[in-house]
Amino acid sequence: MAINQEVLDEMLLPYPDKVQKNRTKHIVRKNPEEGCQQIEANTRTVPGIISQRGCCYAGCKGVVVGPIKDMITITHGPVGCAYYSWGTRRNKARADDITPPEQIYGAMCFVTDMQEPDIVFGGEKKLAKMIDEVVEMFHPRAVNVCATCPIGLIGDDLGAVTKKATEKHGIPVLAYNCEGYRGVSQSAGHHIANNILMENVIGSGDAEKNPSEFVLNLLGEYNIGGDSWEIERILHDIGYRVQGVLTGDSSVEEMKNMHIANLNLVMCHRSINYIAEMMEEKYGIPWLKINFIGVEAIKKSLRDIAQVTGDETFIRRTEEVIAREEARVLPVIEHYRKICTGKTAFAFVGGSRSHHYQYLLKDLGMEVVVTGYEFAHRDDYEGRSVIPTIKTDADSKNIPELDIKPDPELYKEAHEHLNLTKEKFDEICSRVPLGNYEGMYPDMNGGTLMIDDCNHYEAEQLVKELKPDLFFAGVRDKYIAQKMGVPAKQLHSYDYSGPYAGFNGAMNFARDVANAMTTPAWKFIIPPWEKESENKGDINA
Ligand code: CFM
Repeated sequence: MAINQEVLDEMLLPYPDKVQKNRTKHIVRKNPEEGCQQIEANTRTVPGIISQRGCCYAGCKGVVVGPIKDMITITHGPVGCAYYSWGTRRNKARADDITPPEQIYGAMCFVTDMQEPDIVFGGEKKLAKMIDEVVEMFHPRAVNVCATCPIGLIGDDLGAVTKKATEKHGIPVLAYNCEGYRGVSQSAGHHIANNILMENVIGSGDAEKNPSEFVLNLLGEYNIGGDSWEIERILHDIGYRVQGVLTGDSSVEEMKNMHIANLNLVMCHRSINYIAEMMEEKYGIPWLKINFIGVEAIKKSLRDIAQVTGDETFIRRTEEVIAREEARVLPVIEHYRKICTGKTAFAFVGGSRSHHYQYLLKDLGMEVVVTGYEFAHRDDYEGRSVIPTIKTDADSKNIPELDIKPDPELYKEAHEHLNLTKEKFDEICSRVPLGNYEGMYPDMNGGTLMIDDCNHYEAEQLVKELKPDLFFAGVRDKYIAQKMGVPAKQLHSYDYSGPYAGFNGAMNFARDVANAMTTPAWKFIIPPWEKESENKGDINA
């Protein structure tokens, strides 16, 4: 669906001249004849505009270090910053052989609760006391201290406090100067967190490479709704060992030895590319951008990984796992695909997911007509396509044979239920791969819109004008669309669902999307502004 220039002009018209000039640079209407059109990204939001962005503290504490399950993360600041970054992202963790249940702290919230006297006289003593208390009570393997805006303004010396605490307690106590106002979005917080983890945690273990295994790290995957568990399931079935995930369901113990990997997989490039690059430089570990959202993207990613190993066994096992999984999930997805085909969507997420979900929605026959990132940089929009070639000494012959061949009997019922003939199934399986999945812009259709740091007003105008069948965004925007009768789904936390990654995830997503669009609830919604006359004079209406 191509979008008329008039719709855009009308949206920009009410802005003051200066703002109009600014916002125009952040909006691209794709014209395939122009080559790669440039978008302005990673610059300051116009003050006063209701942005979808978060802050530096959100990127550091909420995104990168918060999910590390066996570290206690203390928010040094007012209670509100800690409260609003507590639990809402749905990054899951569970106990395992390495981490016992009493050393998982994700359900708890730790904050120094800075009050007025602390702001006046400084909060260093309070922080030092709190570190002593948490170490005494919970015995964590390591502690993070994340600063919020007031800490930078009053000048507490986080580094000095944590250095003393490290010596006193004999465990790493790490300081992150991720005050909310640093940089222009949460992107700065990712960078700060990446640097500290790389300096203090990654590579500090003493594990040695086992030449008989091929070891992967999964970077930029945060286990939202169980995503990384589903990705790891697939990788294990092929025969890879996953050493560490940054940082979904991760532990310090695993992270310390991530330097022994053969290859780093990068799921979210935006939040973790710094570590991927530093590990390449320091340990010579190449990295590969992958995407486990949507069947076609997963297939391409698995084949790329197998190609990098250069090993026949992995290449064969990859095809076997793909065949087994497709036989199971494609009939179900096909069922929902019938409902989704031809529908349109908007997708606004932070710095990589809008693009990942472009794939899954394409798999479902839907078109993303307006999309964008909150805080991505230009390379996320434009894409980068590099496949490293390494020859390793991995001896994959040691991988035990699993029964991973598709079992026709097991899936017969599902196929029959959907009336799927063998020919039809083969046709679904052989759909042309979508090709390069490296950037948002290359995957857009001509005439569709790409908007950087889209704000509340612009989202509302575009929903009004273009009436998409589905609106994907975060919690701040989802209710604008729903009040207009357009179903909306959070692509950050997946509302209450997930996983959406991997083969099972693609099936879950198709079900949720089809359900959202077919529920009759949207027809019954009368937005509050249309009810206004009824409510006049009655404050409790
Ligand atoms: Fe990476 Fe993310 Fe994203 Fe991100 Fe985020 Fe997130 Fe996101 Mo919300 S790390 S850039 S800072 S994929 S929390 S898991 S969904 S905005 S698109």
